[in-house]
Amino acid sequence: MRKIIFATNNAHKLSEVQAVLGDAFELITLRECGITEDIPETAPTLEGNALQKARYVYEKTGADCFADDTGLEVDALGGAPGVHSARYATDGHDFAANNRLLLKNLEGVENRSAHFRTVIALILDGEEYLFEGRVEGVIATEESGCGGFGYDPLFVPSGEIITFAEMSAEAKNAISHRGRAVAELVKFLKQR
Ligand code: ITT
Repeated sequence: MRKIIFATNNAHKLSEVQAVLGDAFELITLRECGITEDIPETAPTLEGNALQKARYVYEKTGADCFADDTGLEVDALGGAPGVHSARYATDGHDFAANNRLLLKNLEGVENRSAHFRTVIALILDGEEYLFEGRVEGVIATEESGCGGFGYDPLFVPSGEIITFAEMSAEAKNAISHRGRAVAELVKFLKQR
């Protein structure tokens, strides 16, 4: 089984991606390769951050690796929180505070359309590749569900009447931004 490092500290993401990858690839975690520090994410775009994380791991390990960066882009907020999705309300990854702030900023707003966008940067045999996945939807007026993470309790994907947090992991992965980006990654890896 081919090994590949997934540069994330987010356990939810790790299990989502492993489910989509199946058993064709073994995901190695940052902890398993001795990287315990926070990897800088200081670029102004999702593409830049994904590349920054992947390059950091490649420089430390010389091994095949990939990283993703995801943003929730809300039309009525000019694409915010976007690249700042993790630190929208506070300096940390406070999902509850982020959701509260999003609801506050959309109070009384009729156009609640939004999308999640994921960019994956892969470094394979020293070459860099980018993959993207996105899912359209709307921001609900209150939180529902306790699955998933982040903005999932507020995001209702197009064609559905429930939030990502109310879906099973399989149902979310089948249509999600990350699921789609990982599917592109897997298609590419399987061709190699
Ligand atoms: P790593 O950088 O360690 O991979 P992270 O939690 O910072 O993990 P991202 O930068 O990719 O993850 O995502 C930024 C934020 O966007 C994340 O903290 C969540 O608030 C939100 N987010 C990402 N993917 C999501 C998803 O599938 N569902 C809901 N919210 C998500």
